[in-house]
Amino acid sequence: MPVTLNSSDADFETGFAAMLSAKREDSADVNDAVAAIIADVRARGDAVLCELTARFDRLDLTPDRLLFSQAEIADAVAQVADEDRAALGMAAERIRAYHARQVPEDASWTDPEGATLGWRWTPVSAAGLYVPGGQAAYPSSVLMNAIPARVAGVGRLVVCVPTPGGVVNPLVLLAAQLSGVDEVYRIGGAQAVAALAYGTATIRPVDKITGPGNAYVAAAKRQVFGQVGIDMIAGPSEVLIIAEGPQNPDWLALDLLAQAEHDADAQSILIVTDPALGHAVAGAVDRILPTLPRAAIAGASWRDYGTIIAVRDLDEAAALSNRIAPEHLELCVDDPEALAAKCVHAGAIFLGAHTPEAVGDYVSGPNHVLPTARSARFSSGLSVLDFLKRTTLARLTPGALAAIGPAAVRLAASEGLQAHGASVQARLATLNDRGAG
Ligand code: HSO
Ligand code: ZN
Repeated sequence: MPVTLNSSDADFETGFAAMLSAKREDSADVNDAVAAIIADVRARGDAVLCELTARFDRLDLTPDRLLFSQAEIADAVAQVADEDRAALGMAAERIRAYHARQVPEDASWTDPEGATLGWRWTPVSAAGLYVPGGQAAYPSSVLMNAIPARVAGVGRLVVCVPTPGGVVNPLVLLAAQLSGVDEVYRIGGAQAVAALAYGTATIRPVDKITGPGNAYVAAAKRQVFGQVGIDMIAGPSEVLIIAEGPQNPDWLALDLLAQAEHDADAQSILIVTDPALGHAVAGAVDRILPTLPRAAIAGASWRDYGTIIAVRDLDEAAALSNRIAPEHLELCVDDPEALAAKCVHAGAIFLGAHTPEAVGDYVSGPNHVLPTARSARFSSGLSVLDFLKRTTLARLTPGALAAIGPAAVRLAASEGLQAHGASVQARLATLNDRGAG
């Protein structure tokens, strides 16, 4: 049974706080094992990749077989049904068009003292995208990671995807092809992350690693951070739906279940202004759940973490939403724009009853790699900016140096940094000489 709460109840705050602080993921401590794998890859390179792929993926490789050949990719991609190809192509185009608008402008201006200042954006040279194997290999996630990198202008784009038993997912390879990925390697786990970060004889290192993965991949990303950049460590998925009646209870039930079927640790929350709508949706969930192929996963998520909250009004709903800071926020209300303006901590907002979250997973255009576990309070979903760096620029005229340099000399003295002050003073002195001469 999901938790049901009513904001008018005396003990509401206790129940709500318990829901907020519930730890949904008990991440196994795999740090030592991962550290050993990374050290081994650094020491012995490709040989370790082949050994671990044989052990974990039951696939015998030689270093020359780590990389998918163009012919292998073409063969796999040829198996994709035309309808799937068209759908993935449409998704890719829409994601590309959305992310193209994120490309930021460089800036340059000259201030009244004569200093010309600004900044310039440049892409990372190479990025590596981790794609989980088996059931969790989502072609849509390949698009969501690779396309922003390509739009940012990343020079070299690499994918690592494990292929347990040698089984490849043709849609993953098609997604990589549509996104303009340059190299695809059939390796996974911490060893793939290590290879991307440090390089081997076969795999040149990258500068940034993104993409979801299991506990080993997450730990490896944490451990190589600093050697390379990483995106974020994603937790289990979550959705919050705020609804005011009348609504179709089946639609809302399906939206809750769409999140729940990702993972037994996923969380689906419904906030309603009308308790009767909450009851109707709960009934619809119970009716639809057994019909799902992933009923066991969705059922566990709904049972352990599903929550229905009745509130007095939408202002109260917005305040609770801001405390939850959901990854996905669906607003099935009469004036979703007005409510969205009040919901300031959310990874992605879906406005109106005809914008199910699932459309955002695939084709609406915004990224589906989003901050989980309340991190939407301080972070954002994956974007073009994650593959860019900003370099600041400053050029001073002699006049500008004369105007602002003395303050630098003063501050250098106050910090006890003699050479700092002298480097500015030496220039000021020649200016004074010239001025005096
Ligand atoms: N809802 C997931 C993304 C996804 N859904 C991929 C289906 N495929 C996290 O935003
Ligand atoms: Zn999803």
